[in-house]
Amino acid sequence: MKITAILPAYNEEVSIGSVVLHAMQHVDEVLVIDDGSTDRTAEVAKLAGAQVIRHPKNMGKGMALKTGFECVERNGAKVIVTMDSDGQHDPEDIQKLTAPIIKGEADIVNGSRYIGGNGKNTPIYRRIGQNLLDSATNINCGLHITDTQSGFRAFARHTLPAFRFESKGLAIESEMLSDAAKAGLTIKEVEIGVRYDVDGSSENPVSHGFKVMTQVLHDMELNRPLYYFTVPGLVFATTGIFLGLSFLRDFYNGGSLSVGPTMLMIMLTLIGSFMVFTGIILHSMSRLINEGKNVKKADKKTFQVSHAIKKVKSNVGRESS
Ligand SMILES: Nc1nc2c(ncn2[C@@H]2O[C@H](COP(=O)(O)OP(=O)(O)O)[C@@H](O)[C@H]2O)c(=O)[nH]1
Ligand SMILES: [Mg+2]
Repeated sequence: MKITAILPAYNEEVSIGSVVLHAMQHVDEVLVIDDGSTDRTAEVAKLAGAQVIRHPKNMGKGMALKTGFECVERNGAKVIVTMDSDGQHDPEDIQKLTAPIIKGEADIVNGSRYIGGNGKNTPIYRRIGQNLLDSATNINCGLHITDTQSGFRAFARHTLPAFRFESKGLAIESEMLSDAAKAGLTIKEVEIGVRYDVDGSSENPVSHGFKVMTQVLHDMELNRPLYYFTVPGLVFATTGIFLGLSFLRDFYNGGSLSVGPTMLMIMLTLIGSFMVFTGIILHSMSRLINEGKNVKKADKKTFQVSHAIKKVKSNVGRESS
C-alpha cells in the first residue's frame, strides 16, 4: 500500500533535511511543498531525497496542502500523511497514524498532543488559545476532537474529494475537520509527541489564533446558525427584556427614564430578536439544502443498483443462450 507524506514548508532549511530523511524510513514517498521560501528549503529537501514542488511565492499552508493533495490524486498513493516540516513532529509516530487506515478502522487519523495526558510541555498561554479553537471547531463540526489544530494527520485515499481547501493559511486544519465531518468520514485520534524546544512557529500565536478563530466562526455562520446567531441573539434579547422590565418598575415607582439605557435596552431587544430569527431561518435553509443533497445521493444509489441488476441479467441471459 503506497504511502505518501506531504510536508508543507516555509523557510525550514534548518529542519527540513532531517525531517525528510527520517520520514522516508516510514513512507514510500516524501513530497515537500516549498511555499515560496526565501532560504534553501527546496535544495535541502531535494538533497535529502524528497520530491519538491515549489510555489513561486508564499501562498500559505492551506494552499500548500492543496497543491500536495492535487499531486497525490495523480500519484496513486493509498494513504496520505501530512506533517509539519519544522521538526515539531516525530516521524516515528507515522506508523501509529497510518495503521488504523491500513486496517480499515478509520478514514482519517488525527495526531493529538492531548490524549492520554500528553502535551504537558505545551506552554499554558498556547493551551488556553487552543482550547478555545478546539471548542469552536468541535461545535462547528459536531465532533469531539482533542487537538483540532494538529498538522500531523493521515488520510485514506477515498477521502480526497471531501476537501475544498478554501482557507489559504493556517485555518486549514479546522476546515479539513469540518469538511470531513460533513462528508461523514470516521476520524480516529492517536497520541503523538510534539517538541517545543525547536523554533516551531512561523507566526505570532495570538494573531495566528485570531485568524483561525475568524475562519471557524465564518464557517459556523452557515454550518451552525443556531449557535452563531440564535444563542447570542437570545442572550441579547433576554438582557434587553430584563433591562426593560426593571426600567418599567423604576418608572412606576416614580423614577424617570434616561435616554441612554432606554436606547440600549431597545437596541438589545431588537437586534437580539432579529438574530434569533435569522438563526432559525438559516438553520431551516441549511436543512432543506442537506435534504436535497441526500435525495440526490439516494437517486444516484438507486440508479447504480438498477444498472447493476441490468448488467447481471444480461450476463445471465448471455450464459444461458
Ligand atoms: N506552505 C506553507 N507552510 C507554512 C506556512 N507557514 C507555516 N507553514 C508550515 O506549516 C507548518 C506549521 O506551521 P507553524 O508555523 O510551525 O505552526 P505552529 O507550530 O502551529 O505555530 C510548518 O511545517 C511550516 O513550515 C506557509 O505560509 N506556507
Ligand atoms: Mg510549528
